[in-house]
Amino acid sequence: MLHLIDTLISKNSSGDPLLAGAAGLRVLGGQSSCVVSGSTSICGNAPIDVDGPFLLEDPATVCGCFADITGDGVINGGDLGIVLSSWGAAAASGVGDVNHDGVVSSIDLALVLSAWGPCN
Ligand SMILES: [Ca+2]
Repeated sequence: MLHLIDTLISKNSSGDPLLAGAAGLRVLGGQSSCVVSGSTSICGNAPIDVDGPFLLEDPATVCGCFADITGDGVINGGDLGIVLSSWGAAAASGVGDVNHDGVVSSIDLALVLSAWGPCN
């Protein structure tokens, strides 16, 4: 298990010549295989910060359009359907767990609804 505590991961890029993939953190295991905590910040990496499942403990910060579960650039009914069909303890893949707390709950539902529309 990887446990990132009080770590700054920023200003990295991946892909050559075209930006591609996650330049901050790439998790290949299940959601419990990576825990991000403390004052850790993973933001400002290009083209995206993180790929793969992870658990996020307050007050750590990870940037990304996590409500876009389908990865099509838009938060819409497809993402809503995944949250509703994944309700309860999150699967190892973390699918539907928008806030990365290990549970697919009303918090994730609220995050999808409040971010409805194009990813920013
Ligand atoms: Ca959640």
